[in-house]
Amino acid sequence: MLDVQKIRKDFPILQREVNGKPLVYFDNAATSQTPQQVIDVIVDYYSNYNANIHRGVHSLSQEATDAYEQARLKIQKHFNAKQSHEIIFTSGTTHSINLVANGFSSLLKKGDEIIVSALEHHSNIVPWQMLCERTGASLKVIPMNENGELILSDYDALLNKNTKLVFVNHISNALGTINPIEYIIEKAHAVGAAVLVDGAQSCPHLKPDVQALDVDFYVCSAHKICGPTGVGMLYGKEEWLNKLPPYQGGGEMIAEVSFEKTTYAGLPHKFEAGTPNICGGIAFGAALDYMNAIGFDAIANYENELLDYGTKELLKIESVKIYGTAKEKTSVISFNVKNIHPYDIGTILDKMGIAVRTGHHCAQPIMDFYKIPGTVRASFMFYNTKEEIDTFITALKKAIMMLS
Ligand code: 7TS
Repeated sequence: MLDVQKIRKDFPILQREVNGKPLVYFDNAATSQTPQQVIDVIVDYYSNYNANIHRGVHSLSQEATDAYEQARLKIQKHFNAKQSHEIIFTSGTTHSINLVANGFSSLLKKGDEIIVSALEHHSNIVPWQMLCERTGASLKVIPMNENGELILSDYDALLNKNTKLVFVNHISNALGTINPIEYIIEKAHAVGAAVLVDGAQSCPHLKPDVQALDVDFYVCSAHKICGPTGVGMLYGKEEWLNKLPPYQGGGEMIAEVSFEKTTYAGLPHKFEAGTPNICGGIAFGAALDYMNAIGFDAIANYENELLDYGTKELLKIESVKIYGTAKEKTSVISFNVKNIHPYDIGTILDKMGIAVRTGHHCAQPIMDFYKIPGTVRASFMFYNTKEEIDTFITALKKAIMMLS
């Protein structure tokens, strides 16, 4: 059981008003809020031991290096990676995906095939299209059904000996569908393809075990998990990370440099050129500590209650249509109101202190599938409440009256 009222006190932003009304923050799939415990870690870093890492003999640099590497160990433990050097710090999910896509440029050739799903965020579509342009490989798509679930028999039919990579998100940001990644990974491995799972939307709600999944790459952003923006991670199996060439050249990623020849550092530094987001990495670790102290089972149970309650209450409004009704889904509700543009609903909700996202959610192919310009998306985290859902439903009814 979660003590939600106690948890809410950890989040200063949840105490503020917007447009004269208490903030109801339902845009968690875009970014989550930050608890005081993580804010304190950020303040402590800049107040007490701000220094560059991996290079100074002085005490501050060593303290910062220790804290940064400690954070890497926390991330390793959280995701159950076998080795800490399989965790690469990046600026976020988008950076992690581009790092892998860039690395595969030298491993693919014309005739090779890449599979993505119809449920992807643009950051899991565009880098692979760019990779196909560079290599001559072709992109295949696992289609979805009306409920927003992937059609697995079509996936099976797409797989063949030319399939080299499969990319799928663990949870869809636009619909909340939890994809059957265990099945997807097993089938891809059976034809010798590598799998990258985009965990941007799953990491706030569940705790992936990368070894149990046997996934080749897993990526996420700290800002979706109560951490800061501008930092994230790439998990890669050691054997894969060793096969990929470095993404960027610069300081810290080298073993020896001369004008004749440069040799690269080993993992993880080969992929971490330049001064990283040191404070962000440390705060990422603190965010995982915070969420683990609450517990992911308790988080998932409570968020499922919010999802069920929100869905039930929304469906009482006759003109509402929910998109994404998969059996397995997380606390994301995408919907439209008959004859009203999502943007208009979002604007009026904001006037009443309620933050939702409207638009295509960087998943235009999903909107094209449903033949709609976009949706209103309410996404819940463990610090939201049923009372907030009630406020949201009342405000939505008002908005519908005003716009009809
Ligand atoms: N993949 C998925 C599934 C996402 O939901 C997002 C961000 C990204 C990748 C990109 O993450 P970033 O941290 O690199 O930007 N999704 C959203 C969203 O749904 N609303 O705003 C950002």
